Amino acid sequence: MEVHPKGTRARVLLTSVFGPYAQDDEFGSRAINPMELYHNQVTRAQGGFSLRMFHRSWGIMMIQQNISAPCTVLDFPTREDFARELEANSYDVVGISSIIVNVGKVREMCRMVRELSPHSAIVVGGHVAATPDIESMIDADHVVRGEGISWMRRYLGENEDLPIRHPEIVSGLQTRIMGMRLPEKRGGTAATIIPSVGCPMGCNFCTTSAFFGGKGKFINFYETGDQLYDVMCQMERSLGVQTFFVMDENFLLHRERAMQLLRRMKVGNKIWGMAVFASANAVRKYKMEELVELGVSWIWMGLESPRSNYAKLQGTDSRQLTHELRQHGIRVQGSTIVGLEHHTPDNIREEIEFAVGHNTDFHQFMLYTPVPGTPLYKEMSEQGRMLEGIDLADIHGQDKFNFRHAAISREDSKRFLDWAFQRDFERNGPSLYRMCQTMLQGWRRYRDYPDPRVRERFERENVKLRTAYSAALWAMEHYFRRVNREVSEQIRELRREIAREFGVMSRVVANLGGPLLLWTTRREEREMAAGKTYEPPTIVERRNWAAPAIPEHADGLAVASGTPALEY
Ligand code: B12
Ligand code: SF4
Repeated sequence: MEVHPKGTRARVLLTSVFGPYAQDDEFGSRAINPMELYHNQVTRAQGGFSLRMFHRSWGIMMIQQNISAPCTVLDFPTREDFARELEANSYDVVGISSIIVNVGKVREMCRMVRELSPHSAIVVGGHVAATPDIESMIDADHVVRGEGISWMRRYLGENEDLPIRHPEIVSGLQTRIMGMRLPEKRGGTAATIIPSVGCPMGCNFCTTSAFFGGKGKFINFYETGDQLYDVMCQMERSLGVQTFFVMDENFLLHRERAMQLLRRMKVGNKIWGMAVFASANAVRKYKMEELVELGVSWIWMGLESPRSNYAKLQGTDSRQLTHELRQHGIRVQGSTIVGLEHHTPDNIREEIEFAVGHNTDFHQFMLYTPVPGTPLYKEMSEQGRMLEGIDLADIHGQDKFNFRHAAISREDSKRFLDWAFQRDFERNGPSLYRMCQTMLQGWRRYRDYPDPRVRERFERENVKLRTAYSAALWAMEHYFRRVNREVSEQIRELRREIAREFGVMSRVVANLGGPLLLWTTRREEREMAAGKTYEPPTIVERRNWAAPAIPEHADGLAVASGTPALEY
């Protein structure tokens, strides 16, 4: 493979694609596809109760941390920020990270690099690399498929087998709910840990699995529980966190690693909480108490229809499993595909009702979408069922089908998808309320548990239940009185239970804070109806950066060397 002539002396810029994102434009931004996880794909029908937050571009943060060349990460730039960065520093390599929907932005960014920094080599990586014939769509020197750390190390002439250093990642930024921005204090937000990429289950539609090798394959950054434990201790020290968002497509599948981690946590008396992704068959490998002792407080789990035959669900009653997890204080985020092969206009409502009937804390719905690189895409292409002329910017699972479904039209696919979100909200209420239910159940079950680590974790979580969440429940109860009496009464009942458990404090906070939250929620809804959207901040991080090269930007913000993140 070609090695850059300057090796580790090459100056490297790693950037995500430019915003703004939550608007329709000619580069492929779509109002329906904001740079937000929850509001885009999970709580988007929940109005002012929708959870709003941003997540950094972890792939380029991982690469930056693992090369010794001077390197800048530019996250969520505008086109102007990107141009300014190119002009202010003489980059030898410009790496652009993207997914397929944003290919139009990659094309524009390559054009800008050629114009503003013609000597730079352009490297494009991330899932966009799976786009068919991408080399003819963008003007890049290298398109990198799959894992990027080892590629970049090879390209810069470094040893690709060195251990992986984990960057310090605060999992979410600028979190908002009910019209209030949550305070961002040190240690208050979970740290993201990325133990691996890919997933060996190889579901036919899954792009993450396909991109890192497909069925039976994945790439581990940290093989053992001991290694993970060390990384988590490091993040605990540097970020002051007690909770972790574990970004591994199927964390619980690797039982040996998880159990080794648990052993170390017990010895080290770690009272950590963990949000994980796991398939139902993997969850089933554990006793509930094992999950709780491991600190698992949130699981993202695929809940496809029982008629879909995915191996991950075989032998599992997913409704029973969800119910059980919630009873043990583990919040469940379900993920359901709408428009599977066997869905028809006659059975799809019943299938959505089944999914909604899981009564998860959060529920993501996505259209069955053949995405380039996946087995499903290959199959549909071979059958001549891919629709022609659909802009890649519209293939993201939240709009309309991009293939010819046997029974459901493209227009109806959107209607059914939207209905799924609405139905979940209508039947189960706001996710924040459901989370409170789960937390209360967990606390009741584990408040006298023999392991003090577990007792303390539930106690820690419950501070919110008897303060801010009590006020939020008051506001939700009053909000729903007018629009959904049944949900309002359920919320009232929960609020009363919490008041019975926690006494005067929760009542006082609810009565004082509740009306304020009701007002901020309604204000948020008015602003959303008037077209207000949220965009992530532009962030610059430099590493191995020579001091004289620190630029002063036009808006007067100096950018420091080292690792701290700064907003433009
Ligand atoms: C966090 C995340 C987000 C964040 C975005 C964060 C951001 N700053 O961009 C949020 C929640 C906002 C988001 C939104 C969406 N996402 Co998203 N997201 C993820 C998720 C869960 C984690 C990504 C991650 O950090 N992984 C860990 C890192 C280490 O892996 P990585 O990013 O792949 O990076 C590695 C390589 O790809 C490569 N690499 C990456 N960049 C570069 C750059 C260079 C130069 C090189 C050499 C290599 C390289 O090296 C890295 C290390 O090996 C993935 C699923 C997953 N498990 O990966 C989906 C995923 C990336 N998202 C996806 C999709 C479809 C979307 C949405 C369209 C979904 C939707 N309809 O709502 C929106 C798009 C929003 C938008 N306007 O762009 C798909 C992409 C599919 C595809 N083929 O393009 C994925 C794979 C999920 C899936 N299975 O469908 N997402
Ligand atoms: S279990 Fe989940 S992450 Fe793994 S292949 Fe299937 S859909 Fe993808």
